[in-house]
Amino acid sequence: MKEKDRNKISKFLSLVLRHKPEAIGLQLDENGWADVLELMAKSAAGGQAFSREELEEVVALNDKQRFAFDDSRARIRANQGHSIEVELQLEVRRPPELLYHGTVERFLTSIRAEGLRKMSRNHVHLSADRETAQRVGSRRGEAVILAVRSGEMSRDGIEFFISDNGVWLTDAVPVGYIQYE
Ligand code: HQG
Repeated sequence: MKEKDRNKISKFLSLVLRHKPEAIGLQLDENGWADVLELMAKSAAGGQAFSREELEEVVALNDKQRFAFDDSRARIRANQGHSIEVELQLEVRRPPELLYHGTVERFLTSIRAEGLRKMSRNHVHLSADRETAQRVGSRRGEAVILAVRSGEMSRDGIEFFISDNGVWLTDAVPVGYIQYE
C-alpha cells in the first residue's frame, strides 16, 4: 500500500477509535476496544473500505504506533489520544525528572495562568524527548517547548502513566511545575 493510502486509513481510524465511533455506528467497549470485523464492515459501509491485510499494515507501519490489536487479534484500539471516555488501564509509572510539551505562543498566556490542561483529550500529552515535543507543537505553528518538572510532580503525589506507544500522560500540569525556556 502507498504511504498516502495508509495515512488516509490511519486518520480515519483515529477518528472512529478515538473521537467519534458513532460516525459509523461503531461500538467500543469500556476499554476502547472495537471488534475488527465489525470495524471493517462498518468502515466499508461508511465509505472507507480496507482489507484485514491493509489494516495489519496500517497498524504495523504507523509512525507513532497509534493502534494496537489485542492478543487474539480480534480487537483493535487506539493506544492514546482519545477524547471519548475510555478506561485504558494504563500503568502508573515514575516519570523522568523532566518531560516536554510542545505548544505554540498563542496558548502561553492561558497556560501561564492555568497550567497545562487536557483540553478535549483524556490526558495532557508529554514526551521524554524534545524532538517529539517540537513535532507536536509544529502541528499548530512555530513550536514552543515547555519543560515539565515531572519528577517533582511525582514526588508531590501526582500520577503519571505511559501509553503502550510510549506517550507520557497525566491529568494536568499545575503552573508551578512548568519551565519556560
Ligand atoms: C494546549 C497528537 C490553552 C496544548 C500529537 C495543545 C500528540 C492549552 C492544545 C497528541 C492549555 C491541546 C496530543 C491551557 C494545554 N490553555 N491551551 N491551559 N493547556 N493547551 O491536540 O499535546 O497524531 O489535545 O498545548 O502528536 O497538542 O493525534 O494536545 O496545543 O502526541 O497521535 O491545547 O496528539 O498525536 O491539543 O497533542 P491536543 P497535544 P496524534
